[in-house]
Amino acid sequence: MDQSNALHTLPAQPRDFGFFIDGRWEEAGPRAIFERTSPAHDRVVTRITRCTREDVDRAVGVARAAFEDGRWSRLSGAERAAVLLRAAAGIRGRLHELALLETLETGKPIGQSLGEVEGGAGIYEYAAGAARALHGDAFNNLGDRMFGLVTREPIGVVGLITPWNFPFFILSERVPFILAAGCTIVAKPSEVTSATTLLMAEILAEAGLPDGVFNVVTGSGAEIGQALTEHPDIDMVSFTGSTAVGRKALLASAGNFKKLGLELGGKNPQIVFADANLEDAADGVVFGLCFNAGQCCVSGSRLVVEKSVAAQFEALVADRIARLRIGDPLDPRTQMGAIVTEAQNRTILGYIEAGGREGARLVCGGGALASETGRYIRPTVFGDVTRDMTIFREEIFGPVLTISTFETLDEAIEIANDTVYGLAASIWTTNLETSTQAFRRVRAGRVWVNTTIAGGPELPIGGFKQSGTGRETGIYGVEEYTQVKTVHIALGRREPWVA
Ligand code: TXE
Repeated sequence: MDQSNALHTLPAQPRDFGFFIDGRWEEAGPRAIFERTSPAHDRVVTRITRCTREDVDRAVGVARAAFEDGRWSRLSGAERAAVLLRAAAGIRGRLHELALLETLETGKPIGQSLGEVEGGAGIYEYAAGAARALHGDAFNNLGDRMFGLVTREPIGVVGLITPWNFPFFILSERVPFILAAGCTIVAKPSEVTSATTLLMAEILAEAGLPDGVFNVVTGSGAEIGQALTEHPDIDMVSFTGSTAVGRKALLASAGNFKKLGLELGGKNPQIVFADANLEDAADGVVFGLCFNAGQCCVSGSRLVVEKSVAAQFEALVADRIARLRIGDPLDPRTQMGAIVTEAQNRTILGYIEAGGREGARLVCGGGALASETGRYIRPTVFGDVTRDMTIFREEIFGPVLTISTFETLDEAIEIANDTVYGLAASIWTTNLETSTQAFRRVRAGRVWVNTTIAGGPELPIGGFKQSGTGRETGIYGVEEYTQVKTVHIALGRREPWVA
């Protein structure tokens, strides 16, 4: 048995968290407390403070002061990089503590949490390099009398609102880039998964991040999230979550025309051509469906498969689903864990019912998986899905796959693009011409060829259409949190305007 298993057990007592402002923990004091119950064990595992609007104002004020006095924004890239590298080491040093909290609050398998926390550390290491690589442009082609410069400056105070599906990983896809750019942050995690964001504040402080540069306020989206998107002293909000709330954030940001980065929902196609390696493709499709129990913005929830192999492929997918290990996320062998909240569980079950009601053919799954504690859903596949069905059109955010068939590449692309979303797409084929045609024509910000949900921080992520605006990670992910300044430098004596 892996020795670390001993570190991954259900704690006897819930862990209490205050919130984090100006480099220090703040106690909940008289504020209300939100008790988070483990989705897999029905046991309270963390107790999180419900901050007030006054706490938000204080956090924003502190972040503003920290930005303006240059304690971080005016450091060199090398100095920022040193802090980010120490933060990466700090994450690795607390790997098991972070992973356990992540699993207890989200219900995701412990093996997956460990991978996400380690992956997060790697993103800080990448972003440390990006802090030093960030640069502007020079224009030496303006003639003898003019020289031009384009510089990049940190945008200012960033409000960071994150969801519950990948609390630590999504945070890690943003925080080191925002810091690399020289900005300060007020973060608000999802109320049901706040613990690892709070621990990250401590890790950053211990890594030498100056006080006030990274602050965390906790509480509900309607109150604390809304206060951040409306706040007149925040220069940019990075929001990851549902398209509906993204729209609210857009409206709220109009008050001071703050810049908004949005990463929203998806209804991502898995396009499988008959010439694909069907075994590999079936494995990839099942992974894309069941990873994080389908609660994944880039989940491959629509299978678009060539008609000549559709029956064979459907059987391959169902066979693999039957062999999945679903259950207690603290068991290191588990591949698919619990559903995050009762509300999300009801939503997914409601979509499964709608699939049956609207006439789709149930291939496998079809409802809840019985368990002594917690809530689990059997991965569910529907065949004979038409494009007007709710399950084809709406983001389900659970392990539910629709199957559509096509006969030509044109038809495959038309089905794939028949959605208001454009976050991700996967293409499975061994033909270079087919894959190139398909990835050029599919309308999505992120395309995988012969794989799915893969990649590292070098490549940017973000959506087309109603899946969002802006890009995170890669050098684009640092530039996103900067603004461009143009400098015109005149050389020589001025040509008089006034005679
Ligand atoms: O998301 P919300 P929820 C989708 C998915 C899921 C649905 C609902 O379909 O079923 O959204 O999940 C904060 N102003 N996705 O309700 O509400 C909230 O506190 C500012 C897709 O959890 O969008 C949390 O921190 N902020 C998605 C964050 O927004 C507000 C990931 C996201 O919560 C706010 C998660 C407001 N008025 C859910 N209201 C993806 N594609 O990655 C809430 N929040």
